[in-house]
Amino acid sequence: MTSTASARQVGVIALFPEMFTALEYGITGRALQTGLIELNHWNPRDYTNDPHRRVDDRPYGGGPGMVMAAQPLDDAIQAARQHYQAKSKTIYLSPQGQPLTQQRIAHWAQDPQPLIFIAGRYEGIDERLLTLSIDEQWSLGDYILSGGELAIMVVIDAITRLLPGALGDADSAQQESFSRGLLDWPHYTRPEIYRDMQVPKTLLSGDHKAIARWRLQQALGKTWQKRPDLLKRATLSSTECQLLEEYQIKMKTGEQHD
Ligand code: 9WO
Repeated sequence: MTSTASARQVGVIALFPEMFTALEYGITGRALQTGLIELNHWNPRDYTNDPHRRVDDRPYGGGPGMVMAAQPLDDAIQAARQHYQAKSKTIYLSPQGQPLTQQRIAHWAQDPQPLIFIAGRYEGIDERLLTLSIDEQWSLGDYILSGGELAIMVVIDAITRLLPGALGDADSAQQESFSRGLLDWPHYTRPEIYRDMQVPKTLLSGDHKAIARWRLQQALGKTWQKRPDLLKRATLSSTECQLLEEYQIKMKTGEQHD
């Protein structure tokens, strides 16, 4: 890859940067190696002013747990911002953030500005740091993790695979379905019969138009069955409405496949 000049710059501020080796595999691993993305780390532990290198402290008001102190985190953020010079976005991953969607991931995959992600630990970060130094809060969903690192890796993974050149061409086309707000269609590979179960005969027909139609119909049908909320937000063409109706009729009459 010759695109080192346009590498997507990602900064990470985390107490456990070693966790990010998980990105060194598969698609993200290749993107790192070819310079499609460039990861840089800043550890708040390296920015503490006290001799014990403490990054946490007891919560005002009492109660269990510790809070990430503002100063080491703030200094790490400022160091990252200075490194990128160009305007960057500083993002905190937390359940209090705006829910992430494929659409928003696609938006950030297209925006070239460096992203700086903050990983919280303990009970969270000092609220004043949120006000002063965080541009956005993003959430993966309504559940609590033990730290923000895994959430950041999820976001980096989702963005990276949308960068031009991250995937083979075959994979790229597949992405369309989900960004449209539909679930994936079912996949099959050899053998043709596995434990008495047949591969849908359309997929064996060699008729590419019929196959594309079957896949779209399955994507519509599965979305209708499993995630009707997604379908409500999608805009369907009249052909797609027809395909879905056909699927619904087939379901009623008990025909499972094709
Ligand atoms: C703990 C908690 C306990 C009771 C009620 C609400 C609560 N929220 C939290 C909490 O947010 N803890 C965080 C743990 C502190 C900072 C890092 N942690 C984190 C990030 N957990 N989960 C995320 C996360 C990030 C993005 N998307 C989903 C979850």
